[in-house]
Amino acid sequence: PKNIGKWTSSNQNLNGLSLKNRQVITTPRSLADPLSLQIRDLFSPGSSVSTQPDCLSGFYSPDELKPHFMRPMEDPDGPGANGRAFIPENMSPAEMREKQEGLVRNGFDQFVSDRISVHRSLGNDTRHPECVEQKFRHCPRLPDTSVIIVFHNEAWSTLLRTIYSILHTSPAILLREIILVDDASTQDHLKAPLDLHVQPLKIVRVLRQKERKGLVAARLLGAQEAKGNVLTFLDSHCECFHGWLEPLLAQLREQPMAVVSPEIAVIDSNTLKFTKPLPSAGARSRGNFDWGLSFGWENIPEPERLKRKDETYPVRTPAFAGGLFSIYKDFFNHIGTYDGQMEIWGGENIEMSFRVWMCGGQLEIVPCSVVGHIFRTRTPYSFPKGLEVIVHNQVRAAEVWMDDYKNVFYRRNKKAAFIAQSQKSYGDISERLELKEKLQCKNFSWYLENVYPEVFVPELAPALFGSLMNMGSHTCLDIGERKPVRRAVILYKCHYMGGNQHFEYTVLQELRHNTAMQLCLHATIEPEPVRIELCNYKGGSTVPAPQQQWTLKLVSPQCYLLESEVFKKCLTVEGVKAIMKTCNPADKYQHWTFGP
Ligand code: LR7
Ligand code: MN
Repeated sequence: PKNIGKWTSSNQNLNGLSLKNRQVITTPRSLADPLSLQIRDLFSPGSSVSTQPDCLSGFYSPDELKPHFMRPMEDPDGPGANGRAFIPENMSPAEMREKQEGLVRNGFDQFVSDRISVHRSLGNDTRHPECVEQKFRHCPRLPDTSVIIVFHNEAWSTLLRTIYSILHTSPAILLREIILVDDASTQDHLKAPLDLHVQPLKIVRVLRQKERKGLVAARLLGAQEAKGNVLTFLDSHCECFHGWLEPLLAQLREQPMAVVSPEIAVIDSNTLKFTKPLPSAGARSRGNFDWGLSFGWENIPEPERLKRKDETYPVRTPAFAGGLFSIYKDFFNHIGTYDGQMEIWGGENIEMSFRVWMCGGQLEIVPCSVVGHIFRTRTPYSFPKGLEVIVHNQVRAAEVWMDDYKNVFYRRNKKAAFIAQSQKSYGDISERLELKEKLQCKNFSWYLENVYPEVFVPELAPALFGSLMNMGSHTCLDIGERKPVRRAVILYKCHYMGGNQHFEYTVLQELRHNTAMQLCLHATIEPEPVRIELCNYKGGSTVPAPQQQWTLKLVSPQCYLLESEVFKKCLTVEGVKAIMKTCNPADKYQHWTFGP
């Protein structure tokens, strides 16, 4: 109990008193707040005791923050040294084959990775000067952390480079242990050779999941075994930049109910070039979700930017990528860990984003903390029960957290709608609903209004929606793949699954495809093909472009002419194109119906 008191009083007193008069930019939670009292009770007395000596006034000295394991001397001209790209030359046919196989096996170039030192340095500290100069108060001590890395069939060199980069950059006093969780890999190098290799590293251990269950179950296993105050999750192909850990832990000390992510740097999947932070660059982007429940990035909106006094301040983010983050172990348990019934991959990051915000926590990106991640070009591993598990996971997230807004998602993903209809297929969610009740979580419209006010919310119940099928050609309007802005709309075999063929007729008379981007069917002058453009109406005081307004004229039951408001012409299929032509109610190629 003593320690508990210490915790809260120090969190209180130090708000606003730390370096540069830093104020907590997020809503401070008063002690009378029932949730914060509840959390405080969860902080068991033992949990704030770490291996560090008593705290003093002043700041941690560089000596105290020495890494666990000094980086060995490195050939500055070696492949990939200093985070540079490595591009192999004069390859033999056998090497080319190896390279190709590595790419297929991993979705990144293992051949290149295998030739780069697992101890490679990333060069000098190029972060924003305010990050480089940042000091960390000594009192109360920074919490220590267990780093948890789950993997399924990770390449040896990328996994080992992840481990060593942590050991070379994390202050020994803050790094309690590294826990590797093998999600039933089938590759031999991840069995005995891995055990043998990490044994002498002392603070690294391997746990194994007998059956392939996916990253959620693996992380839960790691979390259960973790001894640190804080859990830090990383993917198995990361590299940590200088000083990545201290800012994450310092922000958690400030806000124990935060979930903090580093700024994610790109490690190129072909050359392993590490995109180093630019001293001039501040926080770049934040995370969001779209109405197909995919994670994405967006620019930080002005109001959020203005809240930051300097570059060391965190950025509040509506959603997080989900792979790289730190959280107090006790808060992780309090807030409902993960939905343990989510399998293999996908959906858990959006679920956790909603849950953390709606149940009293906050999600932040700490820009002074930089961690690189290899973004794969393809998913190399198997999905034992098929790719449908991703949709199962998403449906679980939608059913628990999205209230009526879940239908916005279901309209765009017919498979999800189908799964949602048969309750058994996505499993039991009663425990998650109980958790929501127990934590007295806010509802989804609170989340949209308070956490993501910039989001475009599609109509909850549009009058007409679905695939737009042409009665002459029996094909459907489709936005096509890849950057569809300002491109001709295409006509494609109808699949009635939503996705790229989802259109809604809005009260403002737009034919709107609004899953990730806000796209509208945009009329043109004959013979130019009709296009897909960004919608002019973006909410607020904006208005639709006249070319984006359509009148639907019923010609037979559920069958319409789509007439442009400005051109007074009708959308017509001619060959493989959609163009505007003089309206002719007898022309089947002008008849459109909203599919199921
Ligand atoms: O069955 C599996 N078992 C596993 O242990 C499948 C995967 N995994 C491991 C895998 O080895 C890796 O370490 O889980 C981790 C994530 O899988 P990746 O690297 O194949 O996929 P990803 O990088 O696209 O994963 C992102 O999305 C996932 C959705 O479920 C998770 O939230 C990942 O944590 C997330 N990764 C990041 O956020 C890193 C930053 C990238 C971005 C954006
Ligand atoms: Mn990854």
